[in-house]
Amino acid sequence: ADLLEGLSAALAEQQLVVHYQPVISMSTGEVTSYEALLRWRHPERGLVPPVEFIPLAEDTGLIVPIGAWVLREAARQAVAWSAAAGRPIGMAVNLSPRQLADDDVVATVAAVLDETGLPPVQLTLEVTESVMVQDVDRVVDRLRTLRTLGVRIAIDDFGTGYSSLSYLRRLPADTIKIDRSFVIDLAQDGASRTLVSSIIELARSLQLDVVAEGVEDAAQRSVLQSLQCSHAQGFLFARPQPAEAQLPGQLDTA
Ligand code: G
Ligand code: G
Ligand code: MN
Ligand code: NA
Repeated sequence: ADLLEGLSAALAEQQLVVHYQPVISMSTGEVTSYEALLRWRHPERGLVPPVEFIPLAEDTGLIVPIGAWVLREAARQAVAWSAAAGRPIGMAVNLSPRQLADDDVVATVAAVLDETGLPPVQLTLEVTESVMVQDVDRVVDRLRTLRTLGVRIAIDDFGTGYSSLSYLRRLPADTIKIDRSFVIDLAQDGASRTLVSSIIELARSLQLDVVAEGVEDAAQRSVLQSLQCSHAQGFLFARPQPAEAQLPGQLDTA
């Protein structure tokens, strides 16, 4: 209850911050985009992890105004970084089931694109398979409508849902993000390697982009490279950090 009270004031009190983690092209080593990850600097508790407050924000509906704020911040940042880098830098923003169900979500995304001037193709909305626990037809319809704005859709945490393959057939998507639980023992475990290889193949045959998440060491990176995974994200390249800590497009991944 205490945390909840704090959360409803957090946005106005400017305690929320967006951190950014780069996504790397495996072929060039360049930063192609960033994922926006919300953080809460609680005045007494310090940094509260998203796993503690996002479910709360989700249950109370506070995620809707908070999410709109994240979207605006992240879009603005992508515009600034693209200008600084002299090339388009993408931005991925997580959308929770509650945000996707909100009837204003399409208008919110459209308004943010309009206000910030971010080219829609540079914005990716990440949804997990858990959005499918809602009315599937409505979710599919909503994602299609969002896509008509020109934004992209990524399926986050891919492979952890109960029925990833059947959802994949129905969800309008542009990108698959391979959950980090499959990446962890990639270099040691043949079964993980086979799974990741299959997901990459699947993405290729469906003409989807693929991002491996949670890449923490060079051995994982080299396996992913040998499997021709196009993009990767993880502590090996960079941790999520505030915007000021980033050097756009200049991450040394060699
Ligand atoms: O950054 P971290 O690994 O602690 O994030 C934990 C979870 O919180 C992830 O599942 C991530 O998708 C979610 N998350 C982080 N930022 C946002 C956000 O801005 N909106 C929503 N809906 N979820 C977020
Ligand atoms: O669920 P989602 O993919 O949106 O969550 C991303 C989360 O993964 C963030 O909280 C981020 O801090 C975390 N993360 C990103 N890279 C790594 C990594 O290399 N290792 C681990 N353990 N977590 C990571
Ligand atoms: Mn994500
Ligand atoms: Na994920």
